[in-house]
Order: sequence, then C-alpha cells, then structure tokens
Amino acid sequence: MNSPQPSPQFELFAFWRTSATYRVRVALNLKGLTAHERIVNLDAGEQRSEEFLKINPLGAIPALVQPGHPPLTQSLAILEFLDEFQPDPPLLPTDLHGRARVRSIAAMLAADTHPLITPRVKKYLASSAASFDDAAWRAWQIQWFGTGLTAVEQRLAADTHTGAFCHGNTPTLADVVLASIVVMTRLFKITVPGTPVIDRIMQSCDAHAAFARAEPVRQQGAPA
Ligand SMILES: N[C@@H](CCC(=O)N[C@@H](CS)C(=O)NCC(=O)O)C(=O)O
Repeated sequence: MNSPQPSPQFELFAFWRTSATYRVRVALNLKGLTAHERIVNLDAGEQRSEEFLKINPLGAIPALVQPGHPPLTQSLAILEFLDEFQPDPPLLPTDLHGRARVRSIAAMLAADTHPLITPRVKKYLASSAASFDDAAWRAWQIQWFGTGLTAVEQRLAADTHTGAFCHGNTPTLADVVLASIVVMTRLFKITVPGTPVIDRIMQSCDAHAAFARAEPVRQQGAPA
C-alpha cells in the first residue's frame, strides 16, 4: 500500500506557460518543497480579476502563499525566500562577490528582459498602436529576448566563474532565471543565434530533474 503524500507546504498562483512561475517551480523542485497550484488563466485575463488583484495588485503571477502569512510576489524575492526557508541545496554562492554576480545575471533577465514580453505589454501595444499585429509582436519578442540573452552570453563567456552552470558546477538563481527565459524562446519558437555558452549551460539544466519537471508543457493546463 502507498503511504499517504504529505500535504503541500505552499499554495502557488500559477499558469502552465509562464516564465516567472517556472522559476518558482524549479526552486521548489530543487529544494524538495511542494506547492498546491491555483491556476490563474492568463489567456482568460484572470490576473486582472478583482479576486486575484487582492493577491497581487500588479496583476501578475507567481504568488506564493505559506499558510498564515501574506502572499509573496516577485519571483526573485520568492526564490530568495525559498533559499532561506530551505538552505539546502543553496541557490546563492557563499562569497559576497559570487552572490552579487549571480543576482546580477538573474536581474539582467528577470528585471530587464522578461517584463518587456509580458501579456500586459502586448495588450498595451495592441491597444495603443494602430498597426500592431502578430508579426509586430514577434519582432518585438525577438528584439528583447535577443538583447537580453546576447548580453548574458557575453557576460558568461567573459568570466572564469562560469562552469557547467552560470556560476560553477551547481545550479544557482542565475540558472533558474536563464532557463526560464530560454524555455520561453523554445515555446515561442524563437532562436537567438551566437549563444554557445548559454546552449551549453542549458544542456546542464535540461539534464537536471528539477528543471525538467518544471517544463511548461508538463504542467497542468498545458495543451496536449
Ligand atoms: N517581475 C515579476 C514578473 C511577473 C510577471 O510579469 N508575470 C507574468 C507571467 S510570466 C504575468 O503574470 N503577466 C500578466 C500580464 O502581463 O498581464 C516576477 O518576477 O514575478
């Protein structure tokens, strides 16, 4: 007889496809933590519902809730929370400069790349520019994914701290965010050329069960 599964430690407001939710799924997997997912259907605009805006007034997922505590938003803050909640395995290096490097690579993509390609930006562009269509959105995505990933590639290629992962040979917060952007380019069938270091690091991520289990297409609600 199977022993009963322990109840999930967190509630995660999530959608199958999103980059920022993927980050939290990977971190939960790495840490051996569990969350019950509450689906916020971005395609149906549920992130802007009155009910969800009480969870995150910005109208964006993920939000992580530990029973008895207010919701946590912002994937980078959630990753750091999980890293302190369950320190093993660590998502940040032990040295000061290493931590700053990892946070900086993560922010290049989470703060300066990803926000530009979110549904709210698409919605705004579509409503404010007369000629904005699917081709214009695709060109926009290629521009901003390309800018962010090319800059990260240069950063990784120039630094001896880069190993099988972004910083050494174990996954850090930087890999979680890098993979969250690359899986979106795969989903949208966008290729950013000239990124051999990222391609190599993604081989390490793809081979890691914590990343593989977080693949958008493997999540509840993903198209069959
Ligand atoms: N900086 C936030 C970004 C959150 C975010 O933009 N999430 C997207 C999904 S990946 C979202 O919910 N977008 C809703 C919208 O743009 O309407 C984080 O890292 O958590």
